[in-house]
Amino acid sequence: MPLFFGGWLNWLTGPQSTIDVAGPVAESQRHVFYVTVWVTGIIFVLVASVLTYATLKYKARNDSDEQTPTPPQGHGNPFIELGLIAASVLALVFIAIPTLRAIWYAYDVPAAEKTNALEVNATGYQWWFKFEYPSEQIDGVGPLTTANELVIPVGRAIRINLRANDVMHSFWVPKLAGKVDMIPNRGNHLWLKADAPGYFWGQCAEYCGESHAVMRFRLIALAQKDYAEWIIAQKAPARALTPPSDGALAKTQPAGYAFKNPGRNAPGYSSAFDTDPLAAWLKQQKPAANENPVLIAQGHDLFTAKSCVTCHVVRGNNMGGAPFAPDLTHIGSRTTIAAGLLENNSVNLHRWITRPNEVKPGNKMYLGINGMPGYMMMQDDKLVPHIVVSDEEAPAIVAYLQSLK
Ligand code: HEC
Ligand SMILES: [Cu+2]
Repeated sequence: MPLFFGGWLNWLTGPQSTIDVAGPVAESQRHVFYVTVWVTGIIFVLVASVLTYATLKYKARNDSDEQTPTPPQGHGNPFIELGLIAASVLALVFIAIPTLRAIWYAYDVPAAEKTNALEVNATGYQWWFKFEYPSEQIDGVGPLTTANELVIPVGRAIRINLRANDVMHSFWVPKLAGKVDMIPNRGNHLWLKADAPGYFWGQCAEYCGESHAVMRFRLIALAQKDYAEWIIAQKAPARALTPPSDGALAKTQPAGYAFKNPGRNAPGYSSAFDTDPLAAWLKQQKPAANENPVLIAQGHDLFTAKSCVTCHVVRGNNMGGAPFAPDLTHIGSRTTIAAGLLENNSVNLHRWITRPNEVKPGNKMYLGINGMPGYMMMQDDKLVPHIVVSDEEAPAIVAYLQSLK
């Protein structure tokens, strides 16, 4: 359908390109962009040529030209006036037809694809995204729930119901579909489809407070078989490794990595991750070969002791949890943390759970949510520390989180 430019502009790539598209909805929107660029481009060339011609032809060349009488004026000529009005209307109609067609197309899944469509609920929170799969119910729990990485099967229409929990957000995966607002107490929706397996960047596109710019997410489109495997793995409760004997637990365990705070402006991604994120994602689904069950068990205990469970659900492994924080049941299988801000690796997990506010200013894990204290809490109108995770404690929690595949 890119009638007008063929593939000429496809060099405008990058993870959030709206030109290098990967699905039919974004493609129809790109088409509208091209039509508009052509129409306005032609108008620009026409007006600029007439202006240039008039400027060159009528400019004063020497002093005596200043005395030349004004040439005849076309102002008020009915043919020119009507002609310009007709041309403008025509240009607008020319743009309006594909625009309206694209708006209707993007509004909902086409009738022919409805029966095969997958429905997903997406909810915006300050500053992360929750995803629910109503068709994937877990006994005694409810729909399968994940956060910040939306996994879909390729070739199927996905209808996404958009909600917001606190303030307005906006759901946008530039390569797959245009943005639609997520509004509290109002149901919006959009649909999209991925043509081929891929790893896509998403972004909140409506200013929603302090960490709006880093409220991102990922969309992973998988071949049918990989998707089916992912669903089975995600519906399972959290992995529980064989608990080691008490004696082993008492011993201090090596972390398996050295932590040195890279600082608040350190990049969140390694170049290896950037070159082939889909391969990185697939690799991330499997437990690491060098898992340390003793360290993991220590981490599990610390996770409970530090009251992480007041906000986070780890299904089957820790109880509790509020719906206002990302579900961590399978956090180890995700490629990013803190809503797509950081690559999910040991150092970044360590940074996040020891210094969340350094990484993402004002986040609710640090400040607390709806009266539940976070790393800080209110006391006599002052914020005082509540949860402290030291650099010595962090490696065990990191190992535990990474084991949650
Ligand atoms: C006050 C509630 C609260 C407490 C307590 C809390 N968290 Fe969080 N946590 C959050 C929220 C909210 C986010 C999402 C933050 C964001 O991205 O803006 C989050 C994000 C995370 C993430 C990243 C999840 C993702 O999908 O990106 C991890 C990992 C995490 N928390 C671990 C912990 C650990 C470990 C503890 C205990 C030491 C803890 N949290 C305590 C609320 C909480
Ligand atoms: Cu937002």
